[in-house]
Amino acid sequence: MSVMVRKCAAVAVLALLSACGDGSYGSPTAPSNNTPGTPSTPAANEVIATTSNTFTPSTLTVARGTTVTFTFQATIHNVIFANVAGAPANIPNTANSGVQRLFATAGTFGYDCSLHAGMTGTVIVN
Ligand SMILES: [Cu+2]
Repeated sequence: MSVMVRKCAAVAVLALLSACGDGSYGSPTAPSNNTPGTPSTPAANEVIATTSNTFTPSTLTVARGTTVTFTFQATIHNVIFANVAGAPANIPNTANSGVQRLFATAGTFGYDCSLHAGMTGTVIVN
């Protein structure tokens, strides 16, 4: 009788172990690439280019909802926006690229490149 109980207990322990040991430790799911949703209406697209350590045009006036593409040539620049509500995210150091920013909020958004003194610009959003 006591042998029988021990056997059952051993089986129960094995069953518990095997239940846990299925090898799946919650394998991490791939992070979803949360790309910003495209606006329902196609937004106008303006370009600010970096040439000779200047932003061209240095002042750009756009309608709200405009996407602006900052184009960077071989020289590394960045775009650091003044701390104004509604300003888009800064653009870290980059070269040979185009980076888009959506201007969804009306206002005046000054920015500069922290790498080059006097390299400044403004986007005015109406
Ligand atoms: Cu620069």
